[in-house]
Formats: sequence, C-alpha cells, structure tokens
Amino acid sequence: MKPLLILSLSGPVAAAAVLSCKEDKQVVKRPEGPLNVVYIMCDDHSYQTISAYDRRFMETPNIDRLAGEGARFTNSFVANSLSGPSRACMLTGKHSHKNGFTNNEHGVFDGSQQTLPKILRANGYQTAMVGKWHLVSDPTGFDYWDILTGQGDYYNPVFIRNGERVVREGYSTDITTQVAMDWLEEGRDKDKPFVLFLHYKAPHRSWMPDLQDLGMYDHVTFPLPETFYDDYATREAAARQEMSILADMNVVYDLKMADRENEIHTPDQPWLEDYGRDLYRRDLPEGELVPGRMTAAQQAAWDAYYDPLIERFKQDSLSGKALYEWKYQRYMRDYCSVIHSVDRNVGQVYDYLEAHGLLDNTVVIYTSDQGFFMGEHGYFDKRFMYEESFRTPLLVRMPGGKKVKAAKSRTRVYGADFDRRDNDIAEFVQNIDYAPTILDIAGIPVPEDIQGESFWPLLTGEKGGRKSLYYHYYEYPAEHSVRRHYGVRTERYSLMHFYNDIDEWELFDLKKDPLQLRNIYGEPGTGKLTASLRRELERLQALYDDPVSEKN
Ligand code: SGN
Ligand code: CA
Repeated sequence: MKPLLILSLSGPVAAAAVLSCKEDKQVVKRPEGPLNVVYIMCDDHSYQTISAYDRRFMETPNIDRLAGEGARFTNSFVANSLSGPSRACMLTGKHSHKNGFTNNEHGVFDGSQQTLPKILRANGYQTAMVGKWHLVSDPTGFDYWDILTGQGDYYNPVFIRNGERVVREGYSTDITTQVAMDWLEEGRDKDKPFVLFLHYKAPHRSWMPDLQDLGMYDHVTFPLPETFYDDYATREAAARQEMSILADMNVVYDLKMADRENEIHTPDQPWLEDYGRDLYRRDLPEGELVPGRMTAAQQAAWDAYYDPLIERFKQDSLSGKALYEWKYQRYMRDYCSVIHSVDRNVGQVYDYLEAHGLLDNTVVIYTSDQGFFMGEHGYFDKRFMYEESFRTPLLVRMPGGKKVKAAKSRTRVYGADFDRRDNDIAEFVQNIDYAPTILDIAGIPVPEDIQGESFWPLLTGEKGGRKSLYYHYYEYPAEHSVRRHYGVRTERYSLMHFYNDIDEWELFDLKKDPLQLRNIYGEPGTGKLTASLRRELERLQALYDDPVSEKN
C-alpha cells in the first residue's frame, strides 16, 4: 500500500511536504519536516498484562498513555511466534521462509539481504539498534548498534557495542533505556531524522524483577484464566507440548526457589535446576562482577526477599492442585513485576522525548516480539497459533499526541475480549507490516518484494487492511515441543495444520468459542467452511510463495 507517495520526489522532506497538502478531511495532517520513529519492542510481553488491553492483572500507565495519544490495534498478530523469527520478519517485511530465519535453534540471520534499517539509512535516516537482537549474525544497516548477547541477562548483562564487548552493571531494562537515551543525546547526528529500535529483554523467561520491584504484587491473587484447567480434549497438538505450568515450569529456575540447602527439586529437569542455582545462588565475593550474575550486594537484596518465601515453600510442601495454583501465582507476580519496570522505563523514554522537544515529530511504536500465555490452557511460553501467542500488542503514539479517530473497521475482534474504544484499529496487521509502515512514515517508497503492507494509512484515517493472515511456525523438534504448524486466520475462524511427526488439523469458530477449547475440524456440517478456509490458506501460500502443503 503506497497511496501517500509521489514517486518523483523521494526522501523524508519531500514526503512531508506532499503529505501535509492532503485535503481529505479525515486524513490527519502531518507536521512539517521528516518524522522520527522510536520503535519499542519487548520480548514476550503479553497483551493481557497491558492495561490498555486488559485490566485483570496489572496497571501499565506509561504504556497505556502511548495508546491514549494515538491508537490501539486490536487485531495485531505475528507471522511466527518466536523471538528470532519475529525480529527477522520485522526487519525485512517478509515471512520467515523468505527472510530465511525460520527458528531460533538453527537460524543465523543473513545480514546481506535488504532490510529496513539499510533502506532508511540510504534515504538519509540515522538508525540505531539497542537491546535484544537475537539474530546471531552481527547487525547490519545501523549507524549504531549496542546489543545484548543471545537472550541477554537481567543482571549485569553483556552488550556488544558496534562489535566491542561491554559489561554493564545494573538491571537490563534500565541499562537498555539509558544506552538508547545516550545515543539520542550524544550519539546521533541531530541534523538527520532517526529511527531508534529499543528492544528490551524483559519480560523473557526467567522473569527476574528489578530489586526495587521485588514483592510488589505479593498482595495480589491473580484470577485464574478460564482455560487454566484445560484437558485438551479434541486437540492432540495442544496436549503434546512441554510448556505447561503444572508439568514443565521449574520451581527452582522459573520460580526461584533455589534454597541454600539444595533440598528443593523438580523431577526430570536437573539442567534447569542447575541453571537456576547458578543464576540465583552464585554468592560472589564482595566487589566481584561476573556478567549475567548478581553482585554480592544485589544478591543480598534478592535473598532478603526470596529467603522467607523459600522457607515458607518448604514448610507448606504443596502438591497437586495447590502446587499448580501456587506456581501460577508466583509466575504472575514475577512477570508483572518485570513489566512494572518496563512500564517505568517507557515513561522515562517519553519524558526524554518530551524534554527534548521530540514528541511532536516522532512516532512511538510499542509492541512485543510475540504474545505470551499467562496460564491460558495451562501454559506459559508462546509458539502456538492460538490467540494468546499469535496476537501481539501494538500501540502507536502519533506525533503531537493526537488521539487517532479510526475509520470504522471492516474487521471485528474475536478471540480476545477487549472493551471498545474510538481509537481502536481493528484491521488485521502483522509484524511483516512494520518495515513498510516505518518506510511509509519516513516517506520512502516501499520495495515491491516486501510482503507486508503499511498500516500508516490506517492511522491517518484512510481505509485499508486485509481479510486474512498467514502463520507458519517451524521450531520442532525443540524446547517446549510445539509441533510445526501453519494456518490461516480470518475474522471469525482460525484453521491450523500441525505437521512433521503429527498430522492434525484444528479449526476454531472464534465467535462461538473464543477460548479455543473445541476443535470443530471434521465435525459434521463443517465441510463447506473447511473447504473455503483451505482455499484461503492455499491462496495465502501462493501469495507469499510458501507452498508447504507440497512439502509435508
Ligand atoms: C529460551 C527459554 C524458552 C523459550 C526460548 C525462546 N528457555 O530457550 O522457554 O521458549 O528461549 O524464547 S530458558 O531455559 O533458556 O529460559 S524467545 O522469545 O527467545 O523466542
Ligand atoms: Ca520472545
């Protein structure tokens, strides 16, 4: 979608002039001059834990403010619910099979291909990448990059700054913000527009809160999701995973019950326990700094909070349902505490932009590399094409903070229970759309081979959108054992095919069954519907050139 461009002009300044001349009343005028973009992406941030979407669990006032001064996307999805693949989709505007990074286990991003930062840079933009990268090869196309190694660590993490290893003391989310603000303040060429990619490691497993936030949700008993006790009847692929809170969440590693006496164990997961003890029980001498591990002072504050909890856990010797629900509460308390720090940091970024007069000419995007299960179906983690992990939050603050008056959407929201707001954009968007959108914001023509579509017109009051979405997940056999699958999501239905060492179709009517408990594939009376959805799936596979049905 490139309706806003005049091809004889190019570059940000030219586009700004064209756009501000638009006469259509619905179309929002953009400010004079080029726009900047601050693209904030968390790792595993569920829409359920953003109060702009869902108020059941926690408040996120700073993240919510972005939506309040722009728009909230209520049908925002990923193409492949996993970190590396999502990041590659975002950078290239292409599905995984086209950008080549299909899974974390074996993926190495080919940085010689066309990417968003390269195009931006070639058109006069300054580009910076700060925080989690996770694409194995060194970043290309950035004026400045300062990335966490691998998954990154919560405490005292290692960064690679333009190729040079740097260990920074402190908490990952705070440091990432600081590095980004330093670049805004001192690193960039202030005569050029910029796109800053600010990628937090938080709230990725193992959900380690900042010391100042330890215990802040201890007074809260989180409501159990309706599908917490899912028995997976009718859904074999849903049953055959290893991401259940009950069976797979490790008490020592995930929930930090690393006791000094080494008496607490979870059967069958010795490596996770060892890792957990190494993370939370390093007991370093005063003054020693080991990357990724807490210093003695940090450990003392950590222990002051965790030691009594560990004692209590030992005394209670929970089992069965009580243990399962205790795990859920601990998981949620840690996760929400980690998000509280993210929210505070988003506030700091906002304050910086405000204090430096950048709020009027900067678009702020907030998203996650995918959704996350907060106990729905008894799960943590993501990967599935089920709503909680397929959806991802997407909030966009507009320059000047003008709340978007969204054109009436052709698409309804099924599969998530959001209140209605007049700045909601319910058209289907996907993370392959981020690259063309940011190019569109910058006034740069979108190359033909990009598969995503700009959603900038949706924000400026024009119509657009697509009728269905394509999904393809590849990482199996691997951690969490979610089978490979691909599928199609239409407004009302979600059809997925799990393949490789399984051959199972799942079909959900999200209007009647938003929680996805009943697989109606093969039920009497669904033949016509299934045939039409399979045709749509094949259309998308042809459109995106991913003829998987021929391969498996
Ligand atoms: C790690 C986690 C997994 C998680 C993957 C992928 N295990 O391997 O639970 O699914 O990352 O996450 S851990 O024992 O190392 O914590 S992703 O967001 O990076 O794709
Ligand atoms: Ca992730």
